[in-house]
Amino acid sequence: MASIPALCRASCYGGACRPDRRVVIVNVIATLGRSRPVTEAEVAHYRDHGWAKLDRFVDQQTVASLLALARQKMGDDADSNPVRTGGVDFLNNEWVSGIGEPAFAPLIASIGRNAKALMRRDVGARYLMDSFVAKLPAGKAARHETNARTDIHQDLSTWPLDRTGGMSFWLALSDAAPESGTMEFLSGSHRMGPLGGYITHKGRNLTEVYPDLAAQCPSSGYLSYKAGDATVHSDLCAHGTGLNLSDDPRWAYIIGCVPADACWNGATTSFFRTEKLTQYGPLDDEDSPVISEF
Ligand SMILES: O=C(O)CCC(=O)C(=O)O
Repeated sequence: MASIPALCRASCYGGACRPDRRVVIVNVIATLGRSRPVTEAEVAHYRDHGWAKLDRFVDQQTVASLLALARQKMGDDADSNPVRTGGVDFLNNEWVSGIGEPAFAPLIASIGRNAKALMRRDVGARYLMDSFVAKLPAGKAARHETNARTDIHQDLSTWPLDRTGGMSFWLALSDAAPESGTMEFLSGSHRMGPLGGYITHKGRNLTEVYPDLAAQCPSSGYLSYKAGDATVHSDLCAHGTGLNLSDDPRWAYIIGCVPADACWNGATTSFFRTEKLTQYGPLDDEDSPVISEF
């Protein structure tokens, strides 16, 4: 058992605000294990479709510890953390910054190795961010106005990078059925190039902005997850969710990885500090380390 001093950062998800790097120590006793290695079949599915389902990706003790940490930050109702400006209307988000926590090292390193296997390039995988996210029930009043559907979007347009190749692991911290607002993916959309991000399509799904997209890239449908199951999607794979029509928050832990040779494109970002960076230069090895070699 390890004691995890959890970090609190400003709440926003890919928006324009920078992380507050002041550390708030929260004593949580937790045991975090590794994710299992991705299989050849999962790698092949990811390459063909732009996403893959990773059943039983982490063990039950790890998922229970992560959920306990998330509840400590956000409350059992996922609505008790401070309400901040600058977030999105579809997720209550708390940055985790597990990269600074020894107890997270085995988990993050194992995810880094999986990211490298999925990238299939001769470069490592770098940590971008990790976050607890909750989609609140659509039918209940809440302090956080974060119960909207997640419009179908690609991630890359909100990532301040010069190249694709990155991915997000989305780990279910509780069982989640389609009616609780789970993820859907447009298979093959990772081959369509950058189509725009959720900020620029202003409340519309990418399928409304590109009417042919749904026919070209069939939907996976809203997936079902058991706690500990994950999906991984490419930074160009279009994805979204429906509303959470259940009575409970839909909890997840998200960790983003990018190719080690990705460079900062100069955009304002909440994902890392930019003071030490040069536009079109590499990311910082301390803030955004190469985790496939951890
Ligand atoms: O959890 C959600 O509703 C959306 C997550 C998402 O868009 C992502 O992981 O890229």
